[in-house]
Amino acid sequence: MLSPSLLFALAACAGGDSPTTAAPAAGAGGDLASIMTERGLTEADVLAAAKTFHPSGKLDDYLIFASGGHGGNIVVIGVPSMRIIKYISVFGPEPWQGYGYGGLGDEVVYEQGAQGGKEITWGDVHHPNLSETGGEYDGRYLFVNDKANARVAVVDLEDFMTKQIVSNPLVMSDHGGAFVTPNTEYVVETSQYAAPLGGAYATLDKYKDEYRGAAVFWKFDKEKGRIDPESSWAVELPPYAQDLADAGKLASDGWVFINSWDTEMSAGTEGQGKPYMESGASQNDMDYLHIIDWKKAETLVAAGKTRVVNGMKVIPLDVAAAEHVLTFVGEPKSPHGCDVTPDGTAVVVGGKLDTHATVYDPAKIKDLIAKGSFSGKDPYGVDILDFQSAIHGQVELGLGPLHTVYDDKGYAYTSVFLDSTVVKWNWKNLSEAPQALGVQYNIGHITAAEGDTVSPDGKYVVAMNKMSQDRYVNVGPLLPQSFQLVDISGPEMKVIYDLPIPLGEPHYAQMMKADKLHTITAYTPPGINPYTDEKDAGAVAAGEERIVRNGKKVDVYMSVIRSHFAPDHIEVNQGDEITLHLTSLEQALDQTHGFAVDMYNVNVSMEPGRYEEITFVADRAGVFPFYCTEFCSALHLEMMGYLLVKPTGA
Ligand code: CUK
Ligand code: CUA
Repeated sequence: MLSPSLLFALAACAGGDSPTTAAPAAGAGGDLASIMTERGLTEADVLAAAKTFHPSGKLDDYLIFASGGHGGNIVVIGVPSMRIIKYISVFGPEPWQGYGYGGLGDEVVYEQGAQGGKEITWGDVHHPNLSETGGEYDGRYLFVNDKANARVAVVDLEDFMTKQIVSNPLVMSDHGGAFVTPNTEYVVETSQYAAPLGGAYATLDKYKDEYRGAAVFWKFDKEKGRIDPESSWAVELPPYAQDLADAGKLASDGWVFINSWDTEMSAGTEGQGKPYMESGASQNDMDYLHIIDWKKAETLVAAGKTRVVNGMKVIPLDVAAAEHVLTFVGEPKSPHGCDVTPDGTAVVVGGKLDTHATVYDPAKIKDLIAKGSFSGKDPYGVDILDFQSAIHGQVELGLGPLHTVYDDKGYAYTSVFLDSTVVKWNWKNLSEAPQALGVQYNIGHITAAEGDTVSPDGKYVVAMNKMSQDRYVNVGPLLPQSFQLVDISGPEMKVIYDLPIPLGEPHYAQMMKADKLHTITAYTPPGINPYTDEKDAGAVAAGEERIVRNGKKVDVYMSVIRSHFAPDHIEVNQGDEITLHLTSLEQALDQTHGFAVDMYNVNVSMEPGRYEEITFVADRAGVFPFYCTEFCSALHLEMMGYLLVKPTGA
């Protein structure tokens, strides 16, 4: 094996800039120098490869949990190898995970996920957030929002499965979410496009009077691992197109900060020849950073100072304003990102139409509110703080600064969309010159190792790029999005890996130390229902398998183990309702089976020890093989059985 020093010596002697250097043809084997020559690799390329390459069997240090955008799912990626390890299906059916094809997950994806009585089978995932304890990722849960349908999902990181979807009863679309308070007391979801609360109707000329936003504080029960909608509440907001948001921590714990970009209250042309929203919402020099005192809001909820809208307790806008649960401070034109620093002493806001990042000082904000020192009121009676008195300062970063993450050395890393750069800057000492790194291209979000915790790790950031025009082989007009891993450990930032993301537009991601996970390898004892975490009453042990007929209802209690289903023969009459109760008796790592019934759109995944339940009406007569869909053993093809549906009248 080559020692690292020898490898780099070889790399150096290959001469990065002279691919024409005479060298023997590398062929299939070849030494490093000749391979570098043949492939035109520089020493920097070889170094990047050495920093990211994982020999077979070597595990990654970090995991990225990335939004899968309109794929409605989560992409789990190892760092630094940038290998995709898993997709977690959240808002849409997914065949391999058997999610939404007849099994227990149907209740989550179709029933819990319904909005206003409508079944919705996709989502636009924007911001995954990991659960926190004391401001640190605790490796237990993951929350994501669906911008398109105003929903929040809970993923359990013991088995990487979506366990709950809550549907926002107030707003039609969200954006500032799902982000958590430092002990995951709440999962916060804030609105984007204003609409009458609770799904009511009002024409656009009533925009100012009847359209509203809301910040929903979903109460999370850490023991149960579920959001408790009954204990959740909201704060009514003006129709200002709230954008990204973040929770305070340490010095600013108890506060939530939310951007907005339509204080003009433009609703587009309204069919009245008014300007399109892109122009209508870009008139004011300042929009409003919303400051919510959620601990005070809790006391108002407890005191009953709420009204109920579509089943949810809402602190009315006038009450929120009068009690300073809601306060505003100006923010430069059409801001986008809103990111609290690790120590909670600053909030960085990026301006899409401004070249600066603005650094707010929560201590000054708190002081101004406590002193009752305001510079004005908005049309809804919300007090506004003086901009200059509330900030630590501003830094010029380039065209279109969006989102900001942090390292362990006091630096901030901001994505700058129009310039296509990652800009590193000192958020305390604003006079230190920023440093820019070009990325390919048009970076949206950026994520950092342990970046949203009270103690980021440094080492890596990932640029989440919207465009990838010349980075990959052209695969037609719909190009993949592109992640670039950036090494931030040295004095200069360097791109060391490109990863195409071909299944949706990722927005945000979080990166967590992999050793924080406590994943299971099997459901133990066999027969655990993953949605209750308990052994299901329908589970069977070996020898207990049976078919129970009760009139037109047939219950099949079936076991699943290498390499057969028991029973493997089910005979019913056309029109019977069948419930299959499946128990995997496996406990060994990676011994997953599948179960599919041909022609009946039934398909579930049977991980070791898992219980599944499928109910369907046998309305089509005929002979339907059922079989295992995972190549589980040498006799996998033999792992099958027959469902015989006897025609009516036969
Ligand atoms: S985001 Cu949702 S529009 Cu910048 Cu968090 Cu991409
Ligand atoms: Cu079990 Cu294939």
